Amino acid sequence: MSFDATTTISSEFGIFGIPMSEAESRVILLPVPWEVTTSYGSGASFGPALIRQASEQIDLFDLELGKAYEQGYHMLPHPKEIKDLNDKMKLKAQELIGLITEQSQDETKMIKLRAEVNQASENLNEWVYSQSKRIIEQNKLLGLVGGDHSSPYGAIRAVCEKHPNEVAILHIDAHSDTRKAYHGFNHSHASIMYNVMMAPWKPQKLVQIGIRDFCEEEYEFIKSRSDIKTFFDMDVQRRLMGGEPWARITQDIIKELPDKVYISFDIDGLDPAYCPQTGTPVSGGYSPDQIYYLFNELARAGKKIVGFDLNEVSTGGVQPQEANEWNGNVGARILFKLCGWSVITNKA
Ligand SMILES: [Mn+2]
Repeated sequence: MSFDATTTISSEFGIFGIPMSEAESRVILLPVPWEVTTSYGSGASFGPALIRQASEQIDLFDLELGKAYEQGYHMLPHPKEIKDLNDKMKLKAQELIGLITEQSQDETKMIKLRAEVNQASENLNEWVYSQSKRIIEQNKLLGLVGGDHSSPYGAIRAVCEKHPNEVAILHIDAHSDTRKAYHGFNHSHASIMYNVMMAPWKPQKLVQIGIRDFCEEEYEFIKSRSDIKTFFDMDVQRRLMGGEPWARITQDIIKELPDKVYISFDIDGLDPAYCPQTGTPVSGGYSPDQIYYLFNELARAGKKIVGFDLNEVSTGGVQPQEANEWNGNVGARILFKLCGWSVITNKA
């Protein structure tokens, strides 16, 4: 099949090859091709297209998920208007980053560009919020597929408003994403968890794992908040090297969580061997198997996955058809597990 990132693939070739419509499906995946404020590697806006393409290779039969897929996973059509806005606004963001880097004195221009980018991010957040709300109100399970890590802000808001003060965000990421702003962008990928935890609808708790790249300001912010628990990767790796089993560490993570959990999964939380093209890779991190074990234990502990996102799966800047397919392959498998566990943990 020839492939165009903006093509709306018919339900006949739905995600994972599951031929079920939105109405028939339990899990609705919202694609958000957005990477306006990414500063380092680019290509995360192709994430949904890349994952969708790779998903066709996955066997639906899965030892731990059984036939959860029979309840239907449906990815909504690729939102071309969002991708177009992304492409337009990313140029403006790049221009601003360039001016900052060369220590430009053109304040007027920088203020204008920053305002335009911030406005576009707010519009995106509103769009994601209304789409997410629509999905949740139909009593369906929501999964957002980014995009960079700023994309799920509106989805997290919709889920938190639905379950006020009952949800914890389980945040898997190499980065803490608790910067106040980055390059003056209020809704940068590096600020998502700061913004979430400062919102009036904030979740009950933020539990972070994989974190191994953060600045001092972020560290101070984490420490200042009793509703944030961070399992720094250095501490976890030391425990593993000292001979502690991953099983015990996962229990410590689960103990921090209330019954309702929203999973925000930045693919760079994994070892970059599994996501070499992601925008800001950092050595260290987890294998997919460790994460699958954690998901399994979450379900066994009776936790309910009330929503999730998967973000920063990237082509590394090239078009999806030219991309290293390994990134989409791993991303699609992670997404399949997230869909399955969200169905299983929400069984009536
Ligand atoms: Mn992130």
